[in-house]
Amino acid sequence: MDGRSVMRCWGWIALGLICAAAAPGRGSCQALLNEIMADPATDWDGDGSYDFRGDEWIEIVNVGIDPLDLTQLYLGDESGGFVYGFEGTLASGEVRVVYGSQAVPWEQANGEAATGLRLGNDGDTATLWQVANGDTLLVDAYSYNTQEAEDDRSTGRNPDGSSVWEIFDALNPYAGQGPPSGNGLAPTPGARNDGEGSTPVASSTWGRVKRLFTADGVAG
Ligand SMILES: [Ca+2]
Ligand SMILES: [Ca+2]
Ligand SMILES: [Ca+2]
Ligand SMILES: [Ca+2]
Repeated sequence: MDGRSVMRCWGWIALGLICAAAAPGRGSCQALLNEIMADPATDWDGDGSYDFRGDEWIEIVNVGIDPLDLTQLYLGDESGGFVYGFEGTLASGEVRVVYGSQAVPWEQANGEAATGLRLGNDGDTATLWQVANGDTLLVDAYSYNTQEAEDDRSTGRNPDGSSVWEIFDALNPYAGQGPPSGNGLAPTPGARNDGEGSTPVASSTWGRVKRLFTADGVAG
């Protein structure tokens, strides 16, 4: 285990302490994982074709009251590597989605295996990290189970940023007993899960719109 991996293990253990100790405005816990599409079955990224890897997506949310600088935030994987590094800023209450097809070029440019977001379909853990002042800190982690990762189901917080996770299962209803439960809502990459607030940008929601309004969503 290299030094960076060791730091990440400590980050897991120290998550609660990090959140509790974060200075106001520092940003450590302003960002949370908000929605995850681990097993896409259609063209979510809107590039014209379905790809099991490229059409995966992860959404984060800024739960703070201040704009959030995203440049120190990274998505991780249990392999120990990062799969994506964010850029830009995120206003209070807004969300940002990253597709697997965006992760691949980031990985290629940063010496990581170019395998996208690496979201397993039989349960997996998504992680959000902050690298600042030489420290690699775990900001948020979410472990989903297999029913949260069936075709075109997302799992997400509802309302956004809350501790309640639900399955957004409008496209593939979940009738099982095990938590989390389905809510009958459609996945919302790049838009708030609760339908409030921010207006999604076109580039991040084209795949979703296409899926909802066309019959040939199951592209080959
Ligand atoms: Ca997957
Ligand atoms: Ca696609
Ligand atoms: Ca993984
Ligand atoms: Ca969303």
